[in-house]
Amino acid sequence: MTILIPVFGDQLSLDLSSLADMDQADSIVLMMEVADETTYVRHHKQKLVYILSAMRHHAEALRTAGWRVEYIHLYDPENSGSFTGEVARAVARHEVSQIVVTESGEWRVAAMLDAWPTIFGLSVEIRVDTRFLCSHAAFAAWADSRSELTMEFFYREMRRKTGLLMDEGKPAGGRWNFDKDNRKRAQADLLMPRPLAFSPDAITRDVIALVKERFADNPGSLDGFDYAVTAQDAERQAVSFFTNALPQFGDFEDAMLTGERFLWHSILSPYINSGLLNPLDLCRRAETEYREGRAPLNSVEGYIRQIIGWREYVRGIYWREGPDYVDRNFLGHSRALPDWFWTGDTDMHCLAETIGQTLATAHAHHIQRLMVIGNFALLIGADPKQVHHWYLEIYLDAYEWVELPNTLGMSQFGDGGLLGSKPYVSSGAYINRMSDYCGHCCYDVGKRIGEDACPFNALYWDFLARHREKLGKNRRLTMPYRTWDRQSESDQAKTRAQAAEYLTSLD
Ligand code: FAD
Ligand code: DLZ
Ligand code: SF4
Repeated sequence: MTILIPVFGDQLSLDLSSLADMDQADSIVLMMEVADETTYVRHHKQKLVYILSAMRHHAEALRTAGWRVEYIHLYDPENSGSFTGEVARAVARHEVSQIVVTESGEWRVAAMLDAWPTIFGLSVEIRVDTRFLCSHAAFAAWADSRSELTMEFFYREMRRKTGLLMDEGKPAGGRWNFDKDNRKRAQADLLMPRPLAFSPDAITRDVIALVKERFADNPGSLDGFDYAVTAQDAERQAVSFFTNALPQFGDFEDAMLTGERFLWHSILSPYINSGLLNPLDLCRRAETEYREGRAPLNSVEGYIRQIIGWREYVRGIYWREGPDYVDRNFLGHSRALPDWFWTGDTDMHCLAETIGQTLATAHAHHIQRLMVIGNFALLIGADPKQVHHWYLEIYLDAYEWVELPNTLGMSQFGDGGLLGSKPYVSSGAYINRMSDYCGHCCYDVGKRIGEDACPFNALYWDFLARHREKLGKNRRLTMPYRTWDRQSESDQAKTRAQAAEYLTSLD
């Protein structure tokens, strides 16, 4: 009798909970490339290459570690196209006594796992995913005891739980959060670190050929694919980040520069999310950089907060809010995204730059995603579900549990403020403050009215005016509404007409 252990494409860790304590002689690990997963959104071509190549390399790593692995390729003639279909075929091939699996990363796949005991008439043990610090039960216990789910308080719990940056029960440096120090504008710098580039090996080249043939119409470019696809190379990128970028990560966390795609960011999220790197291990190593005097506290605290704070928190929200979270649309937005979201062909430099780099590399950093692309989508009243699909398909690190709360919740205010106490909207002034984009743009960021006025400006005020009923009482928006009210009726009318003209041009 055999125990079947299905391992999904975001479970590429040798210390996965479903493998722990299992007898290698009695177990078969099943890895499956399936049409359902490759087509549930139109994934960026590089995302497909990354996941399929990382899966193939991981199968080799498992074999080297002594596991018997059955690997189903997308082109296998018998491939049924779904996880359930492939488990069914494996059950028919072997005398399976039990299925052991680590819980899935999203509701869609969780529903499949729940159906397996009935479909297969077998015991299915679904294990907690121990790569996360906070289990669903622990998050529920935290959330049930409070009226507001503020990330900052959750983060403090995670600091206490892990002991990260704690000195005798108190936060290192006397403060929990050093975000105020982390808003510097960056200058072009020839010494700026670059993420390591990894040449595609034979396995990756095979996958590139497959994606070229099967997914030719998917968005994004395949040119220059150079991401890591093994745990060893992901580790090399982690070392490079700690050595070259972490010390300035904090200072320039929110900065944006034309032609600079990565700045001092880690570019590790794809590897963490698919399992090649362990998030807590990275945080402990970041803390060591601080303790040993190689990186300042504002950088290290900022980095650790993103991982044990935001990353764990959005996962908690995703599972707490349930499968219909995706349907929330607090502001009732319904506009389709402009076609140029899939080409980058717009005369707004900030958007051409951020969407252009996204199509070229399947990556953009947080502020580009939030304050340029997401900001624009929110200001034009884009349908939050379509915005969610765009982010899910386009980024290398996108899996629904992490992408949906960030996009629909934080960025599009679709949940009415569960993740952020006010919508993340701004005029062109914020983009101008944090980047050099406006200096390269045909629009004038200082103007609200006129043919060459920055579209963000009129759209920003129009957004506030048209959502007054829902947002007017938000305490964090008191100042902007006051500023709006101080403007003359004729100025207000001109602003709204300018926004209306722009919105019509999108249709
Ligand atoms: P760094 O800037 O180096 O940050 C360090 C690490 O912190 C990241 O590697 C990541 O693991 C974690 N992190 C930082 N911010 C967040 C966050 N808000 N939520 C979760 N983890 C975070 N991140 C994803 O991993 N997948 C997504 O699909 C995703 N979609 C996003 C959509 C929107 C609209 C926004 C605003 C943010 C999204 N993020 C997502 C968060 C963030 O943009 C990326 O984690 C980050 O840009 C990854 O690049 P990095 O590894 O260089 O991150
Ligand atoms: C994203 C993705 C893609 C594109 N393809 C596969 C695949 O063929 N096989 C697989 O096991 N996983 C894939 N993934 C990642 C899964 O969608 C992800 O592991 C599930 O969301 C699990 O919840
Ligand atoms: Fe973007 Fe406006 Fe600046 Fe142009 S002027 S880059 S549209 S913010």
